[in-house]
Amino acid sequence: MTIERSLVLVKPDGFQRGLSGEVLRRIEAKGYTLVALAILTPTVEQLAAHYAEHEGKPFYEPLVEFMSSGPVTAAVIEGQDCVRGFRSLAGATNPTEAAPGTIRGDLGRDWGLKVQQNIVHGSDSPESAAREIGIWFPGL
Ligand code: RTP
Ligand code: MG
Repeated sequence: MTIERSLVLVKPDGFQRGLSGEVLRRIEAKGYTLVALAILTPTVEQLAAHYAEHEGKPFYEPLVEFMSSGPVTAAVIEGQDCVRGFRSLAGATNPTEAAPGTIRGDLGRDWGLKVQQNIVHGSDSPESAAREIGIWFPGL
């Protein structure tokens, strides 16, 4: 059994639509624990660190612009295999393709923009989670 932590963001589209509570409800209903919670508007510097792997890709600039456009809800969650588990709750990156029952499948759609406005972010590995938690919750 592996107890992990993951970094979750309710992105500006989800925050603006009032979906932070719904996302946190699903996380808690799954049995994961909330370890840290914050509301903040990301800085370009934080986003450059967070999305370093995507620098140079066509969606990078629109992604940073979108993510810095307003408040997000940032959370550290904890639980058995919660990195994979939360990505399973979130669903596929493109909300149109995300399965019903997932956050993106139930609540998102393709808005036809330059970047997928897909409600949530979840770390893609325990190593990414540790790196990302350091960006959003330094000292945790
Ligand atoms: P996330 O990092 O947000 O949990 O999502 P992910 O792993 O499913 O997606 P990733 O490939 O890491 O991409 C990061 C975010 O960039 C936006 N994106 N838009 N072609 C597009 O329109 C496109 N591709 C990626 C999404 O917001 C995605 O979540
Ligand atoms: Mg990712």
